[in-house]
Parts: sequence; C-alpha cells; structure tokens
Amino acid sequence: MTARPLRCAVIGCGFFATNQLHAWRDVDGVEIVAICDRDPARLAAMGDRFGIARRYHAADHLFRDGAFDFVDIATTVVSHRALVELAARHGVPVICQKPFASTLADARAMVETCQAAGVPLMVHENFRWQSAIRAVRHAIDAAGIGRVFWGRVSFRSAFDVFSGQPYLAQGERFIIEDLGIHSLDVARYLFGDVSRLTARTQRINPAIKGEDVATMLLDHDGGAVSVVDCSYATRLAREPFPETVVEVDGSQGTIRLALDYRLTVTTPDGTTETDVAPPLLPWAERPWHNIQESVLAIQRHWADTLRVGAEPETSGRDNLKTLALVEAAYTSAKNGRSVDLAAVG
Ligand code: NAD
Ligand code: 89V
Repeated sequence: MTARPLRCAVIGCGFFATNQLHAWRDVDGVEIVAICDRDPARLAAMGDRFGIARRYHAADHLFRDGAFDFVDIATTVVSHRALVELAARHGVPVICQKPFASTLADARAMVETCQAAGVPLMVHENFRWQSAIRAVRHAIDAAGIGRVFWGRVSFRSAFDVFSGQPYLAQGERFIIEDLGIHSLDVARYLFGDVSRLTARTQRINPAIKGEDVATMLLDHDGGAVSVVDCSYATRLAREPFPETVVEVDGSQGTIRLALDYRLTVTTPDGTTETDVAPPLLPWAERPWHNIQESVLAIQRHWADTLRVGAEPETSGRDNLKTLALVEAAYTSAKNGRSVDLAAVG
C-alpha cells in the first residue's frame, strides 16, 4: 500500500521560498497544497509559477482552513515566533527558516511551545547538508586522520547579497546572524559542541548598518579548537560565493575542502583528491546550486523524519546550541571577552 502524500503549506513567497517550493516538488511523497504571503503580488506570482490554487494573505486563515500535514515557514526572522506558535496551537508540525529567532529567549520559548503541543519542529539550517560538507564529515568519520585537534570553517566573499535580500543591509546585525550562523552550525556538525567562544567583528562596507566581517575562535567539547571566519568584504581574483572552505587537522593526517569543491584527504596511507562539486539540479542556477542542493537534502530529511516520528538533525532543540553561539559571538565582540557557553545555558 502506498502512503498518502504529506501535504505541505508554505508561508512566505519571497526571495528564498522559490528554492523551497522547487525542492518540495522533488521530494517523493510531498505535495504543496497551499501558500501564504501578506504581499498580494508575491503570492500571485508564486501561486501562478507553481500552479497552487489555495492562496492566503493571512496565516491565521490558512490554519483555520487546515487540511495540510506540515507548514514550512519561509519568512524573515521577525515573524518566526508568532508563526511557529500559531502552528503549535493548531497541532501542525513545523519547519522554520534560519535564523530561527532574534533572541535565544524567543527560541527557547518556541521550542518549549512546540514540545508542549507535541509538535515536531525543525529549523531549516541547511549548510551542513551541502554534499561537500557531508563529504568532510564522512572523511572525519573514516578515522584515517586520527583525533581532530584543529579546524577552520571559512566563508570569504564580496558577492552582492543585498540586491536579492535588501533587508540584510538594514539590520543592526548582519553577517553572524545571517551567514555566520551557517558556519557556526557547520563547525558544531564537524567538530562537536562548543564550550567557549571569542569573536571580533568589523564593518568594512559603509553602506550597510551591521558587521560584514567576523572572526571567531571556538573551544569544542572534545578538545578541538576551531576558527570560524566569514566576510562579505573580501575581493578575490575569482568570486567564490557561496562556497565554504574547510580545514581539519588530525593527529594522523589532514582534510582540506578547497575552493572549486576539491577535497584532499591525507592519512598515513597517502593522499586522495576528490571532486565533491554538488550536482546542478534542473531548477538550480550557479552560483547558488550548492545551497539549492542542500535545500532539497534538508527537506527530504524532514519528510523522512516526519514519516517515522524521528527527531530531525537540526531540530529546534538542536538549533538552540547554534543560536547560543550567535548570541555569544555578538556578546564577545561587544565586550572584548570570551564567552563561556555553559553560562549562556
Ligand atoms: P523575503 O523578504 O524576500 O521574503 C519573505 C516573505 O515573507 C515576503 O514576501 C513577506 O511578504 C512574507 N511575510 C513576512 N511575514 C509574513 C507573515 N507574517 N505572513 C505572511 N507572509 C509574511 O525574505 P527571504 O530573503 O526570502 O528570506 C526569508 C528567510 O529565509 C529569512 O529568514 C532568511 O534568513 C532565510 N534565508 C535562508 C537561506 C538559506 O540558505 N537557508 C538563504 C536565504 C534566505
Ligand atoms: O544563506 C543565507 O541565509 C543567505 C546568504 C547565503 C545570501 O547569506 O542569506
């Protein structure tokens, strides 16, 4: 017997939601049944493009009509808490885009609300789902490099993100909250949870409000130390957006994920070089294709976990640890001292 498709409603029809809708069409056993956006033009454009008839301007009307199995929230952060809690009140499993919340206190409240309602909750924290990043994790797990003692997760670019996402130029906070959050999550994924963090921030682009460069030093629970650095003020010979460079040093060898998705693993048995470039999905476009591929991967993961009742890898509960690093980074950059994560709670 074939299971009935999981019916999905998407809230938010903006810049990034297009990727999520494309990806849902590629996830077996999921169908998009309704969309919602308070902007009528965006709602109409998305509905027409993806052939979705059920359209709502207000999320409470969407939930009032119901008849979907989960909701995918693709709006910006300011609306997340109200929408996640609305989903919880209606007993609807929920995915929420990153950054999950503007404050750790809000995030904790959202996790508690969903837990109390018995509602599964996943944060769309997708960078760790890029195939190149999965390949690094796989190389660490293969154990040939021995005990990991040092790492680096680096994202340096001068790509104009503001043309597609103008709100990024306007917030008091920019690169750590928007992009560094992915890098910090990747560092947790590769090197484990973090006990202490030290950060410095800079603003190089005078036309924006927040910081566009961040350099962070992380002490991981297992003893490794890592550097997480990100910049939107770095002009290189070839613009690498949106590639992440990763370096891992172990007691017996090293892993290097270099630009152009070249993975080099050195162990006592020798050196292997592999091309770990992501596939170009039919609806994807360069240079976004590695992000777009990770959107499909995380959405597949959600459907798989929802069907069997398992906790997603980037559940709300898990994401509190990534958000705590974001908070710690801003605190450290502001007061010039390192932050003990145990004290953050
Ligand atoms: P956007 O402003 O282009 O789109 C958001 C849409 O949500 C808008 O059309 C807006 O009208 C609608 N909206 C806002 N509040 C609403 C509400 N309460 N009810 C109904 N509609 C509402 O923003 P975007 O660039 O698409 O970003 C959306 C989210 O995706 C952000 O949190 C951003 O950080 C995240 N994002 C994630 C990735 C990634 O790789 N994971 C990449 C880009 C953006
Ligand atoms: O992934 C993101 O959240 C995006 C971008 C890659 C442009 O920073 O905002």
